Amino acid sequence: MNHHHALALLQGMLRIRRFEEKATELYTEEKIRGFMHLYIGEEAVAVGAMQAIGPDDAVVSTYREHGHALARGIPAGAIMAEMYGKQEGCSGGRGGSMHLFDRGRRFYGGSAIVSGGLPLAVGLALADKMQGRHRVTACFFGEGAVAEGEFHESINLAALWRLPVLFLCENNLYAMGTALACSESQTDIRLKAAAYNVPAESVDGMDVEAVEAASQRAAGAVRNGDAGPYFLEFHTYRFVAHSMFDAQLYRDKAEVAEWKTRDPIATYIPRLQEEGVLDDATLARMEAEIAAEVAEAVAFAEAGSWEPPATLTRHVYSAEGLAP
Ligand SMILES: Cc1ncc(C[n+]2csc(CCOP(=O)(O)OP(=O)(O)O)c2C)c(N)n1
Repeated sequence: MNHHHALALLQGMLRIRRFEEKATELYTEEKIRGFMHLYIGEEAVAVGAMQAIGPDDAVVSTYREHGHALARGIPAGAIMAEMYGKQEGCSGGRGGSMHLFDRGRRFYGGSAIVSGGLPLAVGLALADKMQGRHRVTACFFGEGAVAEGEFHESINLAALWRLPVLFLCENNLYAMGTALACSESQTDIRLKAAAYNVPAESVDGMDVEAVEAASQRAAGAVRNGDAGPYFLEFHTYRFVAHSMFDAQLYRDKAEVAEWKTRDPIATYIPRLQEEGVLDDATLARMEAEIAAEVAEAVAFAEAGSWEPPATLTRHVYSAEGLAP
């Protein structure tokens, strides 16, 4: 692993962590309203996987997408402004935390519907295939999504038509308050993909380098012509509640503490220090840069404007809206 690249991976994860820690404060202050789902604990997946995704590729995400959006390169200010509901947000302030969108960066949401992004990803990949473009569509989803019909229909079609979809399952063990073993008779999720003849691997989702290596391999296979989709299951864990409204009565504090010993950031820092890649001054500089970026994002959101009522029907019923 090249030193410069290893530091970039750490920086990518720290950005997501610090951004969301700030978002938590802002939510408590009611600057951010509505639903908000944090990614804290899962940062290695977004950062590692995104290394394999180029600017022409597409990304489809879920409502837990701040990390994917940041790793994809959507400016932190545009994300924060969206979470505030301001017009300067990446979805014009209409979407909020759960519906980040950026057509230019081929980031197709941010979707509230569990498994709702999978058919979309298959459609994007079908368009690429029909137009002869060697692109990958990376589709992130939780393990809860594999219980949905949409998962089965999507992966079946992608396999049957050999479409370039990279299915990226973030298995954090819980779908809201439901543990995987309480809802699935088969808890080895890889086997569900394998049942559709899709190559499938399980990966340590707390190790950013392992995530990147598997993603590069899988994306390479998908991108190469007619190979069809690939499925990666990342074993990961969210350290925080499902959303801002969750007393977390369904899991033991000891289990959370145990997973925290595998924190993708807290374990990567000493690893890089031992390898001589990271010193205290570099880490301090990195933290300062990120703090400045987050502060700037908040200032951008604060200075943003509310959409005027006159344009509220725009994009709802017609391009012009219903106003005369
Ligand atoms: C079709 C549908 N059913 C139910 C819900 C309610 N719901 C919201 S999040 C969630 C759990 C999803 O868990 P998972 O896919 O594992 O993702 P995670 O939240 O763990 O990232 C459920 C059931 C929904 N949004 N959409």
